[in-house]
Amino acid sequence: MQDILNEIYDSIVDGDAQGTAEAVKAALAAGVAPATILNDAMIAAMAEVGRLFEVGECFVPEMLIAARAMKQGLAVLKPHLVAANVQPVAKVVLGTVRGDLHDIGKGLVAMMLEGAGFEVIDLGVDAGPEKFVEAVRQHRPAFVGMSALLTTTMPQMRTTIQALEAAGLRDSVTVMVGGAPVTPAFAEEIHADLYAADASSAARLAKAWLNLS
Ligand code: B1M
Repeated sequence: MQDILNEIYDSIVDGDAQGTAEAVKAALAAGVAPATILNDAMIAAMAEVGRLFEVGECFVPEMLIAARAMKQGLAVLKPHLVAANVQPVAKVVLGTVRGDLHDIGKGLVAMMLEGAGFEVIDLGVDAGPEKFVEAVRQHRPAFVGMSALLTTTMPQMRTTIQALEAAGLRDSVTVMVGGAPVTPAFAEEIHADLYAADASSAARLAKAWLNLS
């Protein structure tokens, strides 16, 4: 069993989407539990990709390619996870704030969070405060994640937090913010709970917040 799990792990780290899908199919056919495939091979591989990114041994393109392999594997695994009733770690409502159309970084954050076992409800780009509020009401997530790439759209993060407060939902969620112009000082100023500099630390911090390793 360890051989096939290693194969999945290596395929994801190497960004081999086809190889990942085939190895996941082989593991399922061999009777390996879906949760074991997810936790011991797939999430572990994405954690390794995140570590390599943080120490500067892999870069955004490699991370995107690994995330694509992860997605391919997840597509094969998902029906089996549902059948086995494997629950996500937690839900995250994620979006690029109003007026901002940049979604590459947000997409990476979504992929790393999914890679870490979170269910991501992606609101896309140009997501206004009312869209975040509605999504929080509907999905009851543990986290709200906001991305902004423009200095002119950063204030929308504050507006969205205020909208969550006005809706009485602020205390039900942990708010994480990020994006190239966003700083820890800005996050503190707008009363966000977490600031992450990159996609990998976003996933790591979210897990740490829930006391998961
Ligand atoms: Co735009 N753009 N852009 N752009 N664009 C920037 C951001 C800019 C810095 C370029 C520049 O002038 N040097 C500049 C912003 C200046 C500023 O405000 N300080 C800029 C501008 C001005 C504009 C327009 C206004 C240009 C114009 O039309 N005059 C316009 C605005 C449109 C709008 O949004 N309303 C515009 C448009 C575009 C395109 C549509 C052409 C395109 C976006 C395509 C797309 O996303 N689908 C685009 C692009 C590609 C860029 C650059 C070149 C690259 C952004 C990117 O994808 N980076 C960018 C210049 C640059 O950054 N060097 C630029 C790669 C990505 C992986 O990194 O998004 O930082 P990033 O995400 C990181 C972290 O920030 C973090 O994790 C990610 C991965 O590690 N992170 C989070 C992100 N979100 C997070 C959330 C978290 C945690 C971490 O928690 C929830």
